[in-house]
Amino acid sequence: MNSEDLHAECTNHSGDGETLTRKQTYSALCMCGKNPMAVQIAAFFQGEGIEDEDGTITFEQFETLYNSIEEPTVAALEEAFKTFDKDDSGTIDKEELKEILQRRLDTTGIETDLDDESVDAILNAIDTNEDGTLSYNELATYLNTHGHLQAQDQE
Ligand SMILES: [Ca+2]
Repeated sequence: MNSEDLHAECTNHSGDGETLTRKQTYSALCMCGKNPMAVQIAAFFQGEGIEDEDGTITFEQFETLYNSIEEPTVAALEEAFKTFDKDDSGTIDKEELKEILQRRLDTTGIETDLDDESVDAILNAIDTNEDGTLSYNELATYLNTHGHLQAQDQE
């Protein structure tokens, strides 16, 4: 994604149109096709000298963070998918997705609940056949479309 697209995504998630909280940063990164570890976000905020949990970063800082997060490989994605698809149904449903996102959020130490709206936004963006669940192919296609899977493992 180029700067313009990144900033557009920031604007979508920002409360004030200029900055992002950790939670907003997390959502925005997901929407930009990244698969961030909550600890990566927390570490970045700390590195920028933002210790306060209510602290925010600018869109420029977001771009730096975005570029610092490595893109997942297909193998890593498959592994993650299997872990999250608890009932082995071949799809990730909304509850499973929420749990994934919430667990990652929890590791930041920020005591906050992910709202349904954020989960829905992420789900809807990936769920191309609109059946309310995410198949591996939908997830992979989404990431491919956004250019965030490394090419070497693709068929
Ligand atoms: Ca689906």
